[in-house]
Amino acid sequence: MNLEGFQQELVAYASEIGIDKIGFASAEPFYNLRHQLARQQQLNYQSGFEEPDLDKRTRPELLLDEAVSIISIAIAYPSKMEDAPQGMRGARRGIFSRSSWGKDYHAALKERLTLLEAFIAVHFPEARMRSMVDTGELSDRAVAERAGIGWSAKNTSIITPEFGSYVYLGEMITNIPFRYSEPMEDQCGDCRLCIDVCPTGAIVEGGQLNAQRCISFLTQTKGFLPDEFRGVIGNRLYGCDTCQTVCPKNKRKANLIHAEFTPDPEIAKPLLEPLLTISNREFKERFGYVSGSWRGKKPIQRNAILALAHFKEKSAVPALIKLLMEDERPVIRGTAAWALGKIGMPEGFEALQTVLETEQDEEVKDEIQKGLAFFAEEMKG
Ligand code: B12
Ligand code: SF4
Ligand code: SF4
Repeated sequence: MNLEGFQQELVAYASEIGIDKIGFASAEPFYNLRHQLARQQQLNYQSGFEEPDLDKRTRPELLLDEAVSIISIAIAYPSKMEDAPQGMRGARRGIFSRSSWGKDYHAALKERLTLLEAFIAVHFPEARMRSMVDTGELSDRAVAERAGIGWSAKNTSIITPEFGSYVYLGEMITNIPFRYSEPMEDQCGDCRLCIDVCPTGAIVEGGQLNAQRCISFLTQTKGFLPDEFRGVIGNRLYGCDTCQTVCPKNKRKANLIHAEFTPDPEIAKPLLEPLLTISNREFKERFGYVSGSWRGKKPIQRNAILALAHFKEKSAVPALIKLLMEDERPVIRGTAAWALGKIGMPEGFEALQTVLETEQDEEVKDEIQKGLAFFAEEMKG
């Protein structure tokens, strides 16, 4: 069979195995991206989760000898949760971003790429292939953009006309000279909704992100959350969807396509208070299969404490006092101290005064002072 015919078969097979969109790009260096990445580094706009070596990021031939083309794949994930439980006073809930509903997408996409590799190998025993999803060196978005999967939008996401921006991306570098797909025209036009609604002003100009200010990044850090952002994270436990939920291109894109990404509402929107005392084992058992657990339980617990402070949830005060007094981790004790101040109950005030005498960690002491300062302000007001 000629290559043209095989490429058509490959596209049909991809659809059979649950790949929602596939495109083909050249493996030429990504010169524009290199420039953009260097600029991001200079400005300190990167998250630190990216591959630091810009050559590896932008020159596919360094990742696979004889690289000629890159196959880009996209799999849609749901934006609607059926029977979503509502949080209420005494039983507040946090939320994971849509990209972390259901099965971890790394595994789901890798499984599909492995099947594609096997399919290609049958027809081209001499084929060379290297697949990656998220944690690889390449920019999954730059590849998808070049392969015509969607356009690179002002919120920095790749938006597809069919599924909006709610798609996971992955790719395979190959030495096969596939026919390249046409890149897609930008369809953001004059719209700038995402820039205007971003709670932290993280989208600096259309298409460029200051990741250090992005809530998605901030929810994934392990230290104290800088004060400036504590009021804006709301009840987000992992990730942020605001610049996608406001996007007109995501209207009516429920994407209820793959059962594996259907969220368990008790995991995607869990009760906050039980998270404060969850054991490592239980955390792994309950949350281990979602991508949002990759940084372990500490950031999620820190965010749960901030979410309880956001709701000024009085019933959480005893649990927060216990953390303040007994937790081994300074970030958790300190964040609990801040939250107790924010919630403002007399028991919280007493606890803060008590631990101030004994706390040894300087950062936690600062947080206790911040907590006490909320009470002082209250009394003045
Ligand atoms: C680091 C990282 C993050 C960081 C930084 C994100 C960022 N925008 O740079 C943080 C933790 C903040 C993050 C958050 C999210 N991420 Co993320 N992340 C990555 C990762 C690992 C690398 C991204 C990267 O290199 N960023 C550096 C920038 C410069 O590169 P880039 O975004 O790839 O570049 C494109 C655009 O930004 C644009 N661009 C870059 N600079 C400039 C400058 C100008 C002037 C212009 C016009 C354009 C432009 O052009 C590039 C090509 O499209 C990729 C996986 C991967 N290996 O690529 C996933 C990835 C980008 N993330 C993804 C997702 C789903 C998310 C979240 C939606 C998760 C969530 N709900 O919280 C948010 C979205 C936040 C946002 N507005 O981007 C998906 C995106 C899918 C899609 N449809 O686009 C990816 C591809 C993972 C995957 N394999 O599916 N992420
Ligand atoms: S993910 Fe949230 S914080 Fe980050 S750019 Fe989008 S709206 Fe802003
Ligand atoms: S909200 Fe508007 S500007 Fe932002 S990504 Fe969507 S269409 Fe583009």
